[in-house]
Amino acid sequence: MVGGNISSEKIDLLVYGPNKPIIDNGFSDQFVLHPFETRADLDRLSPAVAAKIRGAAVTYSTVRCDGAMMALLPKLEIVASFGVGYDHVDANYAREHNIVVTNTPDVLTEEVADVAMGLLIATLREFVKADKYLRSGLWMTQQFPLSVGSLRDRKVGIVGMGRIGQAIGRRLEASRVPVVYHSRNPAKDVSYKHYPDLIEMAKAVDTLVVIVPGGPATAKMINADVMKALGPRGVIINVARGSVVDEEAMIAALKSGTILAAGLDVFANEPKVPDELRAMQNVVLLPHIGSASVVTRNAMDQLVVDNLKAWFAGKAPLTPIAETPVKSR
Ligand code: NAP
Ligand code: 8YV
Repeated sequence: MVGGNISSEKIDLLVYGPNKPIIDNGFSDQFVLHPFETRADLDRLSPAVAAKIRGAAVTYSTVRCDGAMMALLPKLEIVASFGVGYDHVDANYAREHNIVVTNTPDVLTEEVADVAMGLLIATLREFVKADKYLRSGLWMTQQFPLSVGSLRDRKVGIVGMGRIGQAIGRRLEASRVPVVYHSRNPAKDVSYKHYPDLIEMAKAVDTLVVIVPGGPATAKMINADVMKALGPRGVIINVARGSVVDEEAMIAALKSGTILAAGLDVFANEPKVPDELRAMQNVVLLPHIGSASVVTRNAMDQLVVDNLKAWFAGKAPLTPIAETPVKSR
């Protein structure tokens, strides 16, 4: 794949998704930005403008960058997507149409690992219930009950041992918790035991921390069989994508005691969360905040800008996805 021509002409960029000051203000006068927040807005894009657009910033995963969207832009060369996960971008369509896609890896790794670790401890030690207990005044009359769960007697299986999986592993190791992992291939330079078979790993541990990409290859991989193998002490922490866990099966497993508890940052149909989950006491639920601090989100926005700037300066983009690799330019 080769990149944008260096030119003194104006470069038209689509900015698709919610407004972001770092993206809106991040380009020189050489660029002309065309902001469209939603798909309904995009339907009002005039053919004359569409014909000029060479790059797109996709500013949040709530807008889908599918084939139909990219087909609106005949001169599209690059899509710079916000977020490390890009299951909302049709990477195959992009590759087939010579469009390079970039994402925002690394700058969010430690932040998301912090959230995974926090969510695991909050789930096991029931922080949310304890907070509600104190606020209700009950502590004045009785002690908060001992938590059934603890990090002290656990063995964790990390599902996905990439950048974030390894950062979670480091935190668990520092907390003296034994770690093993599942991924399709053994991870380079990782010494934890690798399980090519997810069910075998679930049988060997009592806690799963899920941090694989979304999309068809991982859809509902954490299914009823995995939950059964995990067993009645089982805890699932999902910071990956809601699609990775069979949500209905998990609700049934939490209800029946097939597993003990879950901590979830992501859901199958965000921002809708099933009422049954919201009513449960043995779950901690977060509104997809893995990377959601000002400092980390700013770094992600900046990387979107820097990828587009590099491309239109005739350089290789900083972080192309595996499906649309760019040889040095
Ligand atoms: P990464 O470095 O690409 O790591 C992905 C890991 O998943 C690799 O170990 C990979 O190993 C494994 N994997 C991929 N497909 C698999 C499959 N079908 N079965 C089993 N394992 C598979 O990605 P990352 O930077 O760690 O990010 C991981 C994901 O976390 C993102 O794609 C995103 O969906 C999610 N995320 C969520 C939040 C949040 O706010 N909650 C924030 C950031 C990221 P193999 O290829 O060897 O299988
Ligand atoms: C994003 C995420 O904030 O990077 C990812 O994959 O899940 C989050 O960091 C989210 O996708 C919104 O675009």
